[in-house]
Amino acid sequence: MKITAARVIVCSPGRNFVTLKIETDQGVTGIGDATLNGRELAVVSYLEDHLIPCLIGRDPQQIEDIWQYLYKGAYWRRGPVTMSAIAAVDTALWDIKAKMAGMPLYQLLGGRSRTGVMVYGHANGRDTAETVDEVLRHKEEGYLAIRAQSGVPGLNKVYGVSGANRMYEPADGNLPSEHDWSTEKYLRHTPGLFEAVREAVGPDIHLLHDVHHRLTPIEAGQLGKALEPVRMFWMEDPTPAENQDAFQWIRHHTTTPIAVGEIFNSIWDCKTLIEKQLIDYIRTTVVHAGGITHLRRIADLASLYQVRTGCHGATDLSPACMGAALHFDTWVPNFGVQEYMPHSEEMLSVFPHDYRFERGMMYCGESPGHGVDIDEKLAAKYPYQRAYLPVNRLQHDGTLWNW
Ligand code: GCO
Ligand code: MG
Repeated sequence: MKITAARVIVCSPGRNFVTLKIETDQGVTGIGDATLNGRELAVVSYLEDHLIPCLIGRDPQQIEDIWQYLYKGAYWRRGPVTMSAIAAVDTALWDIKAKMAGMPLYQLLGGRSRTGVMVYGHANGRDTAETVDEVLRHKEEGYLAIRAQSGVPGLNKVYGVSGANRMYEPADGNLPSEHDWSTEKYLRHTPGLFEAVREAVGPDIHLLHDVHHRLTPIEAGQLGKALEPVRMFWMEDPTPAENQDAFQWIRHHTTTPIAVGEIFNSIWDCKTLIEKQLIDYIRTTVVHAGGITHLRRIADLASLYQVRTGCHGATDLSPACMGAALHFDTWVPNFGVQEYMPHSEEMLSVFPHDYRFERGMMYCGESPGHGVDIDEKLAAKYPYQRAYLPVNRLQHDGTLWNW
């Protein structure tokens, strides 16, 4: 069996998505997501100029060898661009292998470990009252786990708070838009927000919150401690994770569980946090961490330390990533939760798929492969539009902060 062609499809049905499609001499094709929000075209070039020429003529069944060839063969290892491009190849190859076997992808991985995949939804409000309403609306819709983000009094634009149409889309500018930040104001507001949310929603719903890399370790320790009475499912990205030993300071001060890893791209990024048990959930997902082949390795390492998975699932990952992630989640023994922000109807129309949401759970389909395709004709109607993620500056003096 041979790979005969591979094509990168860039489209923007409301936001940019990069998709790799691999074709074979047996007529079977597969797709993989390669979207890296705000830096999409770097991955397109990596695929078109560097990876695709190496794929033509290769046996698509040799997924592991191709992964090693692309990873070790580059000499320059790791990084989000490299690993997203490898992920797209890997996902498309697993899609092809599963289609050849006539099986849904989760069967190839080792079969079903659970009836469905618990997902967390996003409740965002401009203030506490609106956030509480949104949390309750999600509860009505059947969500078992809900992430709450709120505007902070005195700050203009804060991560995670959506615009009027409730669609959350951080890549909102032809150039980076600017948010403002005050740790003091945020820390004053957030414990009270969660007290109100817990009071309204009752004891059974899992509550999550994304700090989005903005605190120092000791400030994160303070927040985690203040949130303990609320019994959070997790506090995400409390501090930037480049200096991983810093997480010890958070652990010394709080038992609030911690989730990290959506911006990681290899097992090496995860190693210290997992081995030292400095986190409880690992957030790497298919597209940014080298595909199914590499994500599986990360999950296996995590399982040795009772760290569970909590795959990133923002709308800037395409439905092709979601489809593959749901198969992974259906299999992976140390599953924790899956993030879910629904794509718009327009986005979904470009990616025919067989996964579904029902009462707080998601279910991958039973069709062979990962169950997601791309409608290339429709995709062609939505050309690429440059879009950047925002930057964040300290309110009092404009110092550039972590967004
Ligand atoms: C999350 C993430 C996202 C990122 C986004 C950046 O927890 O879902 O933090 O919202 O900000 O994926 O492109
Ligand atoms: Mg996050």
